[in-house]
Amino acid sequence: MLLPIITYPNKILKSVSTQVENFDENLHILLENMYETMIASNGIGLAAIQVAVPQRILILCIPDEEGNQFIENRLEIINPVIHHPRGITTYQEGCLSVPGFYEEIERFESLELHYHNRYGEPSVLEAHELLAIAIQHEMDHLEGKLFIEKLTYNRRKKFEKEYKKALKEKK
Ligand code: QAP
Ligand code: CO
Repeated sequence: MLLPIITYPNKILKSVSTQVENFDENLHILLENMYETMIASNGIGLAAIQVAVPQRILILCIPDEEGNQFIENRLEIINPVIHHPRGITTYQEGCLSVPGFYEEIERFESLELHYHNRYGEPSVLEAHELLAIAIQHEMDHLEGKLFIEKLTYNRRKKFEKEYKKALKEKK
């Protein structure tokens, strides 16, 4: 089932998400719907709050060099914690909740992630480059933060102007 994606400046996106306690059928249905919604919207990552669920859940599907996304590469990450962040990199980020806008954002280059899978089993993964960037982007959503909050004052002003103009043109 496709879920509606909440977009900026909806205040729901500012919610701080809470820990998942029940790794049950409802969680599995949500994960399936989030994946379907993300793929249908040409996304590589989605946090539950973007579909109005304030829980610490994110999904990722990093494309290969040709840009193909494979379901085998889908990651379902619940209650994540970053360990050992290291290095700095930048990437032109976008967000399904801020459609049509992309900006260079600084992130850690590598990290180790501790999380739970859909069955509540503890898991660890080592992430570099795009996967590490996507994890940090999605984990910011769990704290109610969007990538545009990392822009400098002047770039943020430019964004607000462009975004408002684009919103008006869509109406
Ligand atoms: C987060 O972002 C991310 O504006 C996931 O019109 C971004 O999937 C992780 C998208 C950069 C790592 C690097 C954005 C689709 C998708 C748009 C997305 C749009 C259509 C964004
Ligand atoms: Co996002």
